[in-house]
Amino acid sequence: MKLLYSPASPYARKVLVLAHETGLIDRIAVTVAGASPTGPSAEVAAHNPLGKIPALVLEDGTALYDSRVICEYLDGLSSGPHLFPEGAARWDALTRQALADGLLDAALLTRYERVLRPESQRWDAWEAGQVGKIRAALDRFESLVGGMPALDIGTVALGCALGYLDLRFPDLAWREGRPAVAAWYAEFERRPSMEATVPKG
Ligand code: GSH
Repeated sequence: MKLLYSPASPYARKVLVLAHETGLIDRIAVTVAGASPTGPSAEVAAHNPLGKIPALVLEDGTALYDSRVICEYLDGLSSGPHLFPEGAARWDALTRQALADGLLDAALLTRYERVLRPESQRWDAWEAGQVGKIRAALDRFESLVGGMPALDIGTVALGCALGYLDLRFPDLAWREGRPAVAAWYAEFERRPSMEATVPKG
């Protein structure tokens, strides 16, 4: 299997963390691929018409995307740990994944606004709206982390989201006023799967 990814992508990191945790990492060949809303990569677009990474290309050429689909696919291949629980715990895990991914969606939109949009066309209220979503998601996690399991797809998504904020948004100082999430992340980021996938770029 070939994973089109970027070392800075938090969504691709979710896939890699899950692959480490399930013991599937050696079955995945990673290929660095560019992805930008203003300059899509032909290689990525050939597999994912949305031009987004991550995309997982299977042996028969089938492409899977996005990170949620890829993670669930890999989890289904795992003969070891599973990060998508069954029963009621499943909906809790998937909802936390959606919250962390939604935080990331707002962070990516903010990042594109800051680095891609010409300065004369920037709209402060729009960026403030996205940052408001990031802060609201973090505040919700502050009340959720105490009840979270040690590891599931929701915790992986949260860990990757916080790693991305550290990489791209030190100005948000997300730890301030959120001691529970900060303490949770200080421990979670020491997992070997997280240490092996620290974002760069
Ligand atoms: N919902 C998607 C997922 O979970 O995989 C989001 C993927 C995504 O937005 N990836 C970014 C990207 O490819 C890189 S971190 N951006 C290029 C674009 O928006 O055109």
